[in-house]
Amino acid sequence: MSETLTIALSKGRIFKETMPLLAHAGIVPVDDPDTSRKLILDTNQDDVKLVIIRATDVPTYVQYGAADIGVAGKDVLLEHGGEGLYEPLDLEIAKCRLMTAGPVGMPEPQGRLRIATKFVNCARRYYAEQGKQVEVIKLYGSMELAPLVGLADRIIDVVDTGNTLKANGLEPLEHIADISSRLVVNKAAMKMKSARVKALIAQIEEAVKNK
Ligand code: PRT
Ligand code: MG
Repeated sequence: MSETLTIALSKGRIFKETMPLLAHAGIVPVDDPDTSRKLILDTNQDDVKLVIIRATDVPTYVQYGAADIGVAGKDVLLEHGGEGLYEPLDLEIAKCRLMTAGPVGMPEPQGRLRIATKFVNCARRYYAEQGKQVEVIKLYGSMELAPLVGLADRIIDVVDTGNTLKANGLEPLEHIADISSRLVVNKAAMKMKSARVKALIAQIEEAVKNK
């Protein structure tokens, strides 16, 4: 088996929590992405490479086969839509909740709600299911600021401890989805590199179970 395997990961919590799982499958990066400026990291296995990209770009790289495998939050996958991807494994890492939030004690305003979020597809889907007319405003970060400056009535974001909301006078309101990171696999790679990919999935699955 000389075919190469490219795995897409984001820096930060996903990278840190994925490393022990990959190590169980015998894959250990040669460089630390926090200190290296390389975007393609070699591993102890000649034919396995890690590409380090933004969390929201992972499904795109895997969808188009630029990476065979990736690790992405379910929030990111829900927003992407999952086209071209298999999602064979819940890694049970980087857990959080996708929630709506708003200023503490503020009743729902009359009329059309304004929602600020980077999860615009999730937001439209969620409020359509609720039968509510909303205006969705796309932001790329610091969603918590939007209600404080009158940009929006509500935000949709992932929440872990809730401390960030609290520090900004916001409270979590509706629970949209439980989130954890998932292994995603390019559909063609699953066929073309079947033995290799399935063995890797099985080893990672064992590591998840034994955690
Ligand atoms: O940072 P970048 O813009 O590159 O992308 P990203 O923020 O999507 O990446 P990263 O590494 O921050 O998060 C990757 C994944 O981790 C997300 O897609 C989620 O699936 C998962 N995850 C788990 C979280 C959190 N917990 C989390 N708490 N992602 C983000 N947060 C942020 C949240 O947006 C808010 O700003 O942390 C803040 C809230 O935390 P608490 O503990 O104060 O509630
Ligand atoms: Mg971040």
